[in-house]
Amino acid sequence: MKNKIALITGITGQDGSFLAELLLDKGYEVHGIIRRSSSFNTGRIEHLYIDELLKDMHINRKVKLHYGDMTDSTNLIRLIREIKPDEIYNLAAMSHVKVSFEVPEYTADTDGVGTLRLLEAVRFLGYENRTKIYQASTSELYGKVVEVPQTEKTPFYPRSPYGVAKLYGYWITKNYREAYNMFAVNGVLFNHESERRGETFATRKITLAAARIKKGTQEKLYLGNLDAKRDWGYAKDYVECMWLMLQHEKPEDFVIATGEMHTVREFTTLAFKEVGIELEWQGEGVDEKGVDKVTGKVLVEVDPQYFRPAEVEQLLGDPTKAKTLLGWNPTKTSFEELVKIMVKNDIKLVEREERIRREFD
Ligand code: NDP
Ligand code: GDR
Repeated sequence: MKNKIALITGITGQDGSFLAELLLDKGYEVHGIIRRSSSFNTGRIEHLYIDELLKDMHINRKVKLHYGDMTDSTNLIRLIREIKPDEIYNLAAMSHVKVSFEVPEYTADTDGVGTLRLLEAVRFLGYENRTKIYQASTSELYGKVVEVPQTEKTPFYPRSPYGVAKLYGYWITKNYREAYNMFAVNGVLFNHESERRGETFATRKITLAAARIKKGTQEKLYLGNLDAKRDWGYAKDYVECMWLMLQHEKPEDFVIATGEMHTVREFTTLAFKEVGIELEWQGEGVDEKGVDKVTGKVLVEVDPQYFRPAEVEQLLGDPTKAKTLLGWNPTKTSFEELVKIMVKNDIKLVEREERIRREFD
């Protein structure tokens, strides 16, 4: 039987890199769209296309990379015509909620209209019946929460240009499914993190800081809203669900979450505990501080520059549908294990940084 062909937009991102590994493991021919950038942006997937690294890691297929952009429809049409994918995973996005307030129009173009360009490319080529499409939708659609926990039926109320752009992506995916009978589905994924998470997202910023503070290369961690609550899972477990959704007999939308919620403060406490520092929280609001119980040193402070013009206070997903229909296990990696994985990775990273610094000193 012919190997299946997958096209991943956003392959250089956190999820794209894990998904590419999963699909290669399953025997897929994997193609990815990368953007031209002035310096390398392929750090997360180097091991999937450089021959020596492939050999070292016993991987016997490599990904095929193509230049492209979600803002360029002719490029998308040409690539899809050349690749003829069985499955497209649309993960490309300007994915930072706070940054979307700074670049709202670009966010709408990439995350909203970009999704339309992709769906329309498939339709234009007459591939409606050959190509299945996964759309990376998000818990940010729920925004100002009207119901806890959130399910596939909970109404949306996005709170950022990112959330609003993704709302368009969600509905245009559903619309193309209903209008043209396409296998196009939304995975409404709640926050998922990993050792490959971008360094400006809350969790990775915290685990890196904990490691650097422990090793003495950073003094303090500055955070925004410590009371924000999120349903945090492990990215590697979540990409499996993306694949399962495209193997399901019917095109349907799914909520993917753990069903457990923690505050940013809790995540911080646990990350510091992992490096052997016990934090005590003192003060309130912008004056709240995380203090080292042993030395009395202030290690965490609130900096209002990290507050958002409109905040999503709490998100908690109900993964019952994915559990029942896809047989997916939402708690394969627990919250505690997730923090451990990230901190362990960042300790190693900081040690490597230190070695390099010493060599050049
Ligand atoms: P990342 O920010 O790590 O990756 C985003 C990817 O999109 C990168 O490969 C980036 O390329 C690419 N990209 C950005 N803009 C464009 C563009 N104009 N054209 C082509 N590619 C572009 O995100 P994640 O991996 O965390 O998330 C994957 C998807 O899932 C995103 O759509 C995100 O919005 C969504 N999502 C993520 C969740 C999470 O918790 N991680 C939860 C719910 C949804 P480059 O490397 O060049 O910047
Ligand atoms: P989020 O993730 O906005 O949920 O979007 P992020 O990690 O950026 O923020 C989570 C919560 O932490 C609070 N916070 C801070 N956030 C950042 N980035 N930096 C800080 O210093 C900080 N301090 C507190 C935030 O206010 C927020 O409440 C992520 C992205 O991956 C989206 O693409 C995805 O759709 C959603 O998750 C689900």
